Amino acid sequence: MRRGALEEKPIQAFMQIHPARLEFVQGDIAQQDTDAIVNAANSSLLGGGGVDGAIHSAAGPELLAECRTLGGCQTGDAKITKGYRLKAHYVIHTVGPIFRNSPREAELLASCYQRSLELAGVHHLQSVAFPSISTGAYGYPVEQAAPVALRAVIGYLNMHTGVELVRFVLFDRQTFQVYQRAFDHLRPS
Ligand code: AR6
Repeated sequence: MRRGALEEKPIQAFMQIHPARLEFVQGDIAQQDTDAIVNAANSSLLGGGGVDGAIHSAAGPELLAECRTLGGCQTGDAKITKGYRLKAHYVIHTVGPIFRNSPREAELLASCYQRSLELAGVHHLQSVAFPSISTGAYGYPVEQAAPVALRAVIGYLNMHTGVELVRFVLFDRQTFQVYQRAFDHLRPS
């Protein structure tokens, strides 16, 4: 794997799900060399901070120009663009729920992962990197979001072929550890 501008920890955990592989790494989503990276966007798709800011800044202004043509995106849905100056050839933009502790939020968060993987499948992409959607500005507690994210991805990979690698790219040590604990909890012994 190529190295990004930020120092990236080696892959510290993985799980084989039939032909597919699920990886966890602490690093910067914008530097990933997977076929697609997933953006934790807002419904305007016109940029923001966090993951969104890092991806737009690394991709260059052409990304925003293409996003302007998409007509936004609903919470729980996803849209795809080219990756422009990124290592990844595509960006899948998804809109996570803003956390208000309502029952529908887990369903919407799971839908972000499912719809992103469905788009990857339709475009015959083999590898996809995800950030921890909704757990920054949108306030979803990472301890609650991680098992929802993992179940959605594992559920998809169990039912579909095509996507062969899903990588969770967690920005900080604490988020990484929460995902690792959730992963250990779900992993069959
Ligand atoms: N690489 C990987 N993870 C990152 C990076 C990065 N470069 N930067 C932040 N994180 P957030 P959200 C982590 O706020 O909660 C934007 O303004 C971060 O620490 O990016 O879905 C959009 O335009 C956290 O764990 O996404 C929306 O308005 C996680 O990624 C809104 O924020 C998600 O944080 C979306 O909020």
